[in-house]
Amino acid sequence: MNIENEFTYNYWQYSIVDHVFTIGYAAMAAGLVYFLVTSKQALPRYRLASALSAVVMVSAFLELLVLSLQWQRTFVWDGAQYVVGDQLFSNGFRYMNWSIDVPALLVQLLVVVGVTGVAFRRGVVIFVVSGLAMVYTGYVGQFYEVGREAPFWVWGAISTVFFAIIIAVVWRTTYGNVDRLPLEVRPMVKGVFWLLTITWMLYPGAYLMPAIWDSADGVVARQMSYTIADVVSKVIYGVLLGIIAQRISRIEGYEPARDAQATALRGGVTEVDAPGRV
Ligand code: RET
Repeated sequence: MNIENEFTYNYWQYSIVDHVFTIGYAAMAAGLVYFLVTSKQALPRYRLASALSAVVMVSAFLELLVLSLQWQRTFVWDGAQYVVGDQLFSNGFRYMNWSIDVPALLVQLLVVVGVTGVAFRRGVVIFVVSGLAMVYTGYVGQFYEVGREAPFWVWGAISTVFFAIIIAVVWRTTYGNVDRLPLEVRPMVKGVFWLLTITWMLYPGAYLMPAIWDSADGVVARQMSYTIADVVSKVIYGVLLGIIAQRISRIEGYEPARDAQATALRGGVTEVDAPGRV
């Protein structure tokens, strides 16, 4: 049982959550188009990253659409406020979505920073195992969020241990490989570490929300922070990784990457390639 079902919502509270779900799945649909269209602009060795971004977009789109429909079906207007009807709302769908997205997002990072061979396979195993352990222990804990009994805290704490392992490995993957990458992309790779770390911390924050702010406003804040976290950790993160892959591809002389960046580069690639053309 989730705290969403414990409260009644005024028009504002209900509508904000309703709208926030909409921007969530709309952003995933938009991201899907972007990742499919740009996937060929980087060297073939980076295309797994675009494919994984597309996988993340489809699964998150469906999950947020389901949550949105669920929100609309659970709460009914009684003439003065929105109250629970004959169905309950559950955040559990999010955790099911994370079990696809967390491993997919982490493996993308290995691909883009150029981890290969045994190190790649080892990285995949660590990310998949600790990612799933983090998600499923948290999934069990969230069932106890209304009463905040011992399992809420114990499973949450166990999940946090796996989270710490993931962040440590992400640190090693980014900061440990950054010196092998072209100078131009180094600040972005470091930025990806911080973007991931900060936005992923919003999820345990949302888990703890019942203990921090146990009210209808707390629910609104929780669903807003989930959506911000989803858009940044899936869409913006994927776009950044795509740009890094494209820049490395350009630096290595890959034509489609050079053409794709012609508009953004100072002076334009055209000027260099075809002097005299205005
Ligand atoms: C839980 C349980 C409480 C403790 C911790 C958690 C961490 C969750 C995280 C989820 C990340 C999800 C992502 C989804 C994107 O698609 C499970 C809430 C630490 C970090 C990135």
